[in-house]
Amino acid sequence: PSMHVLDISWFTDSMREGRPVAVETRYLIQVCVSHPGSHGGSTRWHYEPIRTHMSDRHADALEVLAEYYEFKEIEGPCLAFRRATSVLKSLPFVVQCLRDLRDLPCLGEHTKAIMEILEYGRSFEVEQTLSDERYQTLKLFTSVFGVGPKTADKWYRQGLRSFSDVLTEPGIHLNRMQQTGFLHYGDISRAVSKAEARALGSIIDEAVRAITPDAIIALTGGFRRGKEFGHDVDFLVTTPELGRERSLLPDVIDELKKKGFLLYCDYHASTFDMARLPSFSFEAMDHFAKCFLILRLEEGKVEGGLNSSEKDSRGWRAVRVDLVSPPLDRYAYALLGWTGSRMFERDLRRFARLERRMLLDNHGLYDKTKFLAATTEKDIFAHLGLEYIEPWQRNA
Ligand code: DCT
Ligand code: MG
Repeated sequence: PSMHVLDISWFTDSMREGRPVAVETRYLIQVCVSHPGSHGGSTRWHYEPIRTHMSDRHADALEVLAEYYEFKEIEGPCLAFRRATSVLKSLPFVVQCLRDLRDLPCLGEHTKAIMEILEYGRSFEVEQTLSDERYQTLKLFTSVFGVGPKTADKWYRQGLRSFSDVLTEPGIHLNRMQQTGFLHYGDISRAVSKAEARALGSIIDEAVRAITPDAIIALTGGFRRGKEFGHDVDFLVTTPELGRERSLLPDVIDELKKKGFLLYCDYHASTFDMARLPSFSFEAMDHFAKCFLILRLEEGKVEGGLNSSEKDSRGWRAVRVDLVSPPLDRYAYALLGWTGSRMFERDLRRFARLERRMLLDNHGLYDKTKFLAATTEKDIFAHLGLEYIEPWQRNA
């Protein structure tokens, strides 16, 4: 087909009907990559990170180094750079001179890059990393929804360097998640604004209340911490009726589908078992029912309009949304866990373990084997002997 009449509905239709679309995806992406913007602007193919904070310049530099070590699977320095990044991101001011860094925790020996930036306007180490071929390639591949560092590394070792390499390599089979990731690449890699998160809140609220009017819904993740932008929107959804939360999400998903919001859904049924003790591993996923969605958000629903470019005339965008459904008696723990930040959660668990000899995760807090009940986050902080920490104070 001519570039100008390329219609991708056949593509989404075959996805919906579960037909294999790997070949079509490859064709579509090839067209988009080689002729960006040539198909009516329905998807854009370049990554536009959005600045949320001036101090982010330094945080971004450290994040590059954290990622570099993450891709190399070297945990120590990766974690150290992540910590330093989150400290910088949480600062209420812009770092302008070395004095501003004095007394800040977690920066330690990792201030070298920041010092270089302050002094010379650039960091040698960061620039070297940015020009590293493996770093660049893994960064590109992992920017696709559904592609983790393992897959990215496998593709890299196969000699693939670009999206078109991946999409034209006959030996590669993209799973449904990755196909969707490529299809909505432009939208998903563009930040979600607070106004868009609010609009999605209303959509979720309406869908859930259509199923059960006494539902409890909370915005979590970065937006609950007051962030202006996020990579997705996270919600907790539950009902006072214990046990009902296990079947709630499939009903909500059906409702979203019926209303035409659902572009993609990856549902995980609950494997939560009251009797199980919490896990020691921080990275382990919790056992509550959850779904990773991509929803269609219409321009008209967002106050002030969508976060998109002027050239985009579709009038809608795709957004990543996570829904998690814990039983009500674990709601406070799930809320604390899903509010993040990841670094804050990691540190809180570490504090519980080392200072209080207790185990904390998204399911609960345990003193030896005794579950400590909590109805609010305040109860959890009280169990830990800590003063309450507001969500906006949990960004570091
Ligand atoms: N979380 C969790 N278990 C998971 C995934 C996430 O406990 N399997 C927690 C950690 C942070 C919080 O949920 C939200 O996760 P993200 O959406 O990844 O982070 P965010 O802080 O909301 O940041 P972003 O703005 O990028 O979405
Ligand atoms: Mg989030």
